[in-house]
Amino acid sequence: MPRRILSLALLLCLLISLPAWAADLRLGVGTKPGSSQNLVAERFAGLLAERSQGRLKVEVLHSGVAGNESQIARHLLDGQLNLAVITAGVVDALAPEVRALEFPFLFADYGQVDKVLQGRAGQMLLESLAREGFKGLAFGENGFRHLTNNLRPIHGLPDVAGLKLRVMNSEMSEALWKTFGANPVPHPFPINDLLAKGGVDGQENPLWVIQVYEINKLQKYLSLTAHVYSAHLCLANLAWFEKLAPADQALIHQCMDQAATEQRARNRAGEARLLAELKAAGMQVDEKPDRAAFQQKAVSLEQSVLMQAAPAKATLESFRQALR
Ligand code: EAX
Repeated sequence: MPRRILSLALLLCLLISLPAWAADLRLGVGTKPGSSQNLVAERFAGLLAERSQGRLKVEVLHSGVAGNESQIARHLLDGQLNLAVITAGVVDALAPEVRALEFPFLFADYGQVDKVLQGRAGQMLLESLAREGFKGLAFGENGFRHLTNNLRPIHGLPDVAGLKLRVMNSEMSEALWKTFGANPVPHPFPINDLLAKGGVDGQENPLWVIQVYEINKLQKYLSLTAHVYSAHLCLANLAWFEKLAPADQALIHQCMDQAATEQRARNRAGEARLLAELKAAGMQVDEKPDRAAFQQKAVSLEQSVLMQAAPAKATLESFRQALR
């Protein structure tokens, strides 16, 4: 009898503790395998499993399984997801400080990006996301965004007038393209159907997106506007993260940091090849559009309502200081 009670007690213990060790951590990305977000997520999952000796397992929910990137941000806040790697832009309505990160023509090159985001100012932005319930872990990289369309080659600002352009569900992105005189249409990613049906004339994204999603088959003209640096936010649900043992918190941080650092390097190393491939595949490219005109026009955005929000203003100022 005592032995039966003992084994029953043991079984009970096992059942109670089961969810704690059997449940995988849920990480959401909106994009499909081969995408920058997925590279970070998969590498992170691999590193974490390895360094925790299989104790911390991550299930990567991708390709829309956890929703689009805006929905993923919300699922992270409501606790359905533990972790996420998503494009910063879609978070700007929830976290106004992210608008500074997306400010047009803020970074001239990747050197400047790293100087700010890998330094104190970037760290401060990640920490500030706690206000909204996010634990900011690291910056992955979408890259500099460029313009594609089907109507005409875009050499300068006048060519953009009236262009029906798909933009992210990002307040800054919508405001920017309005400022440029285009007709922005916010739409979640992926956008292949929208483009194929002719719902818009164009879209804007980094080169890897154009290639991985074969947007070059749907769009004829590419203009290297590099109008904005697009970061990926590697995030956790703050309440969940704070309940973890400090050693596990550090491990998660370290693995995400490494995964994001490797991905950023890979993105940069691949861009010249990507451009050559897109050209070879038939895209008509303007490598030197009149960026100065776009940049000048974008200056007025700093006075916009979006940038007047105190967190956005303060973050932009801290970025500018880091660049000085
Ligand atoms: O990262 O929605 C977008 O245009 C994003 O850049 C896309 O998720 C790829």
